[in-house]
Amino acid sequence: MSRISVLGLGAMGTALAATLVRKGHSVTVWNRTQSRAKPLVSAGAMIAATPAEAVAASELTILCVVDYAAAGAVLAEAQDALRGRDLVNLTNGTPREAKDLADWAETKGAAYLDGGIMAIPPMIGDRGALILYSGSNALFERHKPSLDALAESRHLGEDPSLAALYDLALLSGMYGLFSGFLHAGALVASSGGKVTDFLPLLLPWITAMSGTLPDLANKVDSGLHDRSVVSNLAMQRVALENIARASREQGIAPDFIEPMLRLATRRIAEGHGSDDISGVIETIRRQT
Ligand code: FVH
Repeated sequence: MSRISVLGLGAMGTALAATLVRKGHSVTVWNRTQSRAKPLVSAGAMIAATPAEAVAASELTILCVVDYAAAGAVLAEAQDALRGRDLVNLTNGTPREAKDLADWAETKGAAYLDGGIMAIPPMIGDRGALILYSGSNALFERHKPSLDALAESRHLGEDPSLAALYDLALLSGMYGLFSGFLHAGALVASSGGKVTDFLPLLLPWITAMSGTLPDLANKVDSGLHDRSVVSNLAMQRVALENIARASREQGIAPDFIEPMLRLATRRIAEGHGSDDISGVIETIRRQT
């Protein structure tokens, strides 16, 4: 069993620390608002007075705060204790933020691993939770048994920015799903329908449409958006336009669907109306 420090005891940091305590590790915790540590101390964790004290207490420190500004503030207080230590940062941020923090940690003599948590707090320590890592593979291998106590652990490579990139890509998929669900629900509710009654229609539909993703992924990777097209983009643009118009008619905001409508319109204007919808990625990739 290892000595592990956890900095940041919000909903996620608390779940991480509680799981490590439950699985028999020797855990030291620190949080800006100290009172949040009380339940963990009752469960067997030790409390540190400062971030530096917490880092000094363990070979491995796990940091999980709200954002990189907070992460930077916490680590600035611990910088003198970092030399020779292993730092795992599970704070959500951008690939660039992860790379910058990895560079900073190196200047302080710490090994650095970045991570993206693909789970909500109650899932930590249970099957179904996944944490993506990137950065020092040596650190990852040293602490894999401890990291595996939190979730399935997957190391994506030595580039510290990869975990943040893949984390945000997976979240993009999730927010697309949630946005679609909320817009569909608003349409149904606009005529008095209940979203709970609508779910038995929506769930199989989404499942069926998910089945088209391998074909679309092949088209994206090959760049061949005009092969074996079943539902061409020009036809799909009409449906998108209809959703936007119907939303206005029903008195609900078209804000979810309009960005996709704009992208499809631009792609068609560039001469790709007979391609598959996968081709819209070429417009997204160009940013403007
Ligand atoms: N909760 C979730 O569902 C998601 C699941 C996927 C991963 N995320 C990421 O995990 C990070 C932490 O999220 P969280 O859920 O623990 O967030 P909160 O409960 O809001 O706790 C925030 C902690 O951050 C501390 N903090 C904020 N600002 C500062 C600061 N300037 N200096 C030091 N610490 C700071 C805060 O401390 P306090 O307010 O209690 O004093 C909490 O410990 C996050 O990146 C998610 O995206 C969670």
